[in-house]
Amino acid sequence: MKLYQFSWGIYPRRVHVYLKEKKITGMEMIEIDVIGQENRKPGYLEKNPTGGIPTLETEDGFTICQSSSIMQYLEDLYPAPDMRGSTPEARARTHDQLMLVNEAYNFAGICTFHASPLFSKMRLQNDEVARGMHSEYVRVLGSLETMAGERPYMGGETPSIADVAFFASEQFMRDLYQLELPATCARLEAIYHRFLLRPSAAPAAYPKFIVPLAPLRAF
Ligand SMILES: N[C@@H](CCC(=O)N[C@@H](CS)C(=O)NCC(=O)O)C(=O)O
Repeated sequence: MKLYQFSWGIYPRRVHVYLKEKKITGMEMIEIDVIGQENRKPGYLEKNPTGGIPTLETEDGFTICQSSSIMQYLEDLYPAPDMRGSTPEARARTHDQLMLVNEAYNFAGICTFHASPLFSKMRLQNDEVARGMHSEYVRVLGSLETMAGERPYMGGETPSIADVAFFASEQFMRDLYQLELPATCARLEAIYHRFLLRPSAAPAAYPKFIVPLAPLRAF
């Protein structure tokens, strides 16, 4: 199988962390030049019409175009250790959490477009939109915080694919944009710090030119 990815991106990173957690090796890594917008050119768009990275391509040339679906597909192929849940109810709960993680960090991503100097020359930035997106991000995280329960991870004693998605997204927002979790999300904060101790959590190296420009300005 081939994974079209780049090393430091928020979404490909979910899959990198997941592969380490599962100890899956032998995947061919194909680096996509996201800065040069290779993912918006016909060759890549034929594989993934969304232009988003990552894409997983199976031996038969079938492509899977969303990081969440890639982890779910790999769970079917590599069931141990189980990172999705052993009953229909547990799997549904994991899916609920995964979708909430996606929702929360979509809002956070739009907030960064409007409040990070990194995007100031590429996009029209609007503080009101940044504030609105930030408050939606906080609202969805509040639901996730409730749903996270009292166990060490959202998935229970060990991380689930929802924990992986949460951790990779949170690490990216925190390290690059200096966007921290709201104080109301103590359980999520604890899950983040617990995950940080895992060998899969070693941070990605961000391109040097991005690091000083990324932190959010006041909005
Ligand atoms: N929902 C998609 C999002 C993929 C996505 O937006 N990836 C980012 C990189 S981390 C990307 O491709 N950005 C560049 C672009 O959209 O042109 C997923 O979960 O895989």
